[in-house]
Amino acid sequence: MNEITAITPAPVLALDRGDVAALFDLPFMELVFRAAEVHRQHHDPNKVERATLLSIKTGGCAEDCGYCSQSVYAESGLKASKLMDVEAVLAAARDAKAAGSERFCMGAAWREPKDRDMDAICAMVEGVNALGLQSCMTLGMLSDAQAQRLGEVGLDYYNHNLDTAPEHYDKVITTRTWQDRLDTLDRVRGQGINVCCGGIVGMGETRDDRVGFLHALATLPEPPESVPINALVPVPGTVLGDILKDVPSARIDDIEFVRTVAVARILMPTSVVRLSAGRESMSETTQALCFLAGASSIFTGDKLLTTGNAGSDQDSLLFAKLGLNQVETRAVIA
Ligand code: SAM
Ligand code: DTB
Ligand code: SF4
Repeated sequence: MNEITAITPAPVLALDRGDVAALFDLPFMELVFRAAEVHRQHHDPNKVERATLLSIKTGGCAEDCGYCSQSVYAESGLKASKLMDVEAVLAAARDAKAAGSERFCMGAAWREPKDRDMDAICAMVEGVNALGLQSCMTLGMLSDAQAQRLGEVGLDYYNHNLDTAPEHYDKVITTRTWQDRLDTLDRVRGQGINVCCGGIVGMGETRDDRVGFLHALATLPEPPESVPINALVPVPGTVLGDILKDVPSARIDDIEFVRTVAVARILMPTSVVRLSAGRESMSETTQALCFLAGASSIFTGDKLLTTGNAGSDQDSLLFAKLGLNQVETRAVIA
């Protein structure tokens, strides 16, 4: 061995889709065990973060996302509303904080914000931060200047999902491209804002699409700090809600959903993995398996943006049954 070979570090092998597929293919017990091991190395396994969502501007969105009740192309009967007042948003944030939430996520049904809305948006971010909550915004595509303003006012997280595999993207959304999504993610990163980026399963995608989706997230220039995994909520009047409502088998199988969470946990060990939409129709047992497999956050409250959510009472009961968030358990298990 010459000197150069001796000091050259072993090459870091790039993660490829085959590696991700191999994780999905593991026997379920093995996969969940490995995910739980990774989870314990980086997180308190008995702590689940609670986040609260608020729709600050509902409906009338120009995009044609096939899953979304808020698209102008959907016949969901949703009435479009204007951007909420800053004070009303902060009142909801105070309620969320009082109910035990740690993060406050504000969502707007926009293709992109208008510059004239940015003063109000920035005041919301500053007000939420001042309450001692982590702030998160999801407003659609951002220009450089808009991302810069959000960075300057101290936005903690920007949520912008890749949603599915690159090759499945245009089957779900045609009014923007995968590259548009990557461009906004780059702008957010460039301002030092934490990235919240995940997607939806149960949209009729194949296992290979789920592999491509998680591979895309894990191989971003930096992995997202926060990864929401949504199970499709089939809303009547949306393209996907209508296609899938008569096909019960199209609903994502619970075991496959837990596999998706487990693979996300293994691929992105330090990220928050959020069990997001779809929890209302999930059994307690499935949710418990998701926590075991590495889910470390949920949305609490009766409502997500426009659809229902497992309410706080139900969640408190589940947390009590599972002994979640009772004490600082790192010390207990050490
Ligand atoms: N307009 C912004 C955007 O698309 O980035 C922000 C709001 S949008 C509602 C945020 C995310 O919610 C979507 O990317 C999608 O992952 C999720 N979502 C929307 N409708 C859903 C549904 N019916 N079921 C599950 N997840 C959904
Ligand atoms: C995300 O990935 N899930 C949240 C949050 N980001 C903004 C939104 C879920 C929306 C579910 C459908 C609805 O309530 O309209
Ligand atoms: Fe608009 Fe976001 Fe809904 Fe797509 S997911 S229609 S961009 S609100």
